[in-house]
Amino acid sequence: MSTPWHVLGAGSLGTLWATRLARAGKPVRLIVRDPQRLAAYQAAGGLTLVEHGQAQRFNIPGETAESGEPISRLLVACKAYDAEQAVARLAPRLAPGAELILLQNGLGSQDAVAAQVPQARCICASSTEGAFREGDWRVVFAGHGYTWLGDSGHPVAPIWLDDLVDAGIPHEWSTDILTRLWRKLALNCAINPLTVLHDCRNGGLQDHHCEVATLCGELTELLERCGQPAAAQDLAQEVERVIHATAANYSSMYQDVAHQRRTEISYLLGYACKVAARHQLNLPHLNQLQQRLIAHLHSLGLPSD
Ligand code: NAD
Ligand code: KPL
Repeated sequence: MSTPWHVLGAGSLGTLWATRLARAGKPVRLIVRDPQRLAAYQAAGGLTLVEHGQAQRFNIPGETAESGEPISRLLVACKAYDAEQAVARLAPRLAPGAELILLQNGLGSQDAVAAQVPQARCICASSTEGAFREGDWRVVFAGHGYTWLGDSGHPVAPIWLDDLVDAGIPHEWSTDILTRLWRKLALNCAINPLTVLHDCRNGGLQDHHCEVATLCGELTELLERCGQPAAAQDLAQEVERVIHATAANYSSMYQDVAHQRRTEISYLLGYACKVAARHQLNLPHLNQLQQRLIAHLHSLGLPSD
C-alpha cells in the first residue's frame, strides 16, 4: 500500500488535490476541523469535483486532527492565516521523516509552519491553478494551471511526484521556489490591493498605469534588497502582461472582499511592508497602499490581519 495523502482543509485547493489523487487510485484521507464538520462531510457522502461541467463525487475517508493514525505525507490546504495553528494540532501525529506540502499563497506562513514541526520536511508550492467552492464539499475546477514545488533547504525532489503525474496534476520541481514565491507575492501586491481599492477587474488597472508602475518600482527595490534579483527582473512588464491577460478576471483579494471573507493581506502586502521595514527600506507608496487597504477593510468590518 502506498503512503496515504492526508489533506488538511476541504476547501477549494484541498478538494482539487484530494479528488484528483483519489481518482488516480491513491490513498487519501481528508482532515476536517471538528466532529460536527466530520458528521456533515459524512452525510454529504464525499467531495464533489466539477470539471468541464461534469460533477463527480469521491467518497474519501474523513477524520479530525484527533484521529490516531500517523501522518507521513500532509498536504496543507488551508489559508495562510490558519496554517500554523492547524499544523500545530497535527504535530503529534507526524511520523518520523514526515513531509508537508504547503499550498499557501504569499510568504510568512511557511516559516511559521516549519517552526512548529522542525522534525518534518516542508515543501513549498506556488500554484496558478484556480478553483472555487460552489457549496459545502463541492468545488469547481475553474482555471487550469501549473504548480511549482520546492524545498529551499534541500534540492532533491521527493519520490511522490510520481503520484502527481498519475493524478494529472501539472507540476514541476523547482530549485528556486523562493524566487517563485517572491515573484508571485510581488505580482499580487501590485495588482490585488488596487483592484479592491478601485473596485475593478484586473483589466481596470490599465486606467491606473502610473500607480501600478510606481508600486512595481518599489517592489523591484524590495526584491533586490532581499537578495531576490531574479524575482525582480522585468517585474513591471510582467505585471502589465498579467493585467492584460487576466483583464476580465477579479483578483483573489477582490473576490475575498466581495464575499466578506478575511483576506491574506498579512502574507502579501503586509509581509512586503514588514520585510522592507526590517531592511530599513523606505517604500512610501507601498506603505500608503497598505494603510489605504487596512482602512478600507475596517470600513467593511473585515479583519486587516
Ligand atoms: P479555502 O478557504 O477554500 O479552503 C481552506 C479550507 O481549510 C477551509 O475549508 C477551512 O475550513 C479549512 N481549514 C482551516 N483551518 C482548518 C483546520 N484547523 N482543520 C481543518 N480544516 C481547516 O481556501 P483555498 O482557496 O483552497 O486556498 C488555500 C490556499 O491556497 C490559500 O493560501 C490560497 O491563497 C492558495 N491558493 C488558492 C487558489 C484557488 O484557486 N483557490 C489558487 C492558488 C493558491
Ligand atoms: O494571482 C492572482 C490573484 O488574483 O491572486 C493574479 C491573477 C496574478 C492577480 O494578482
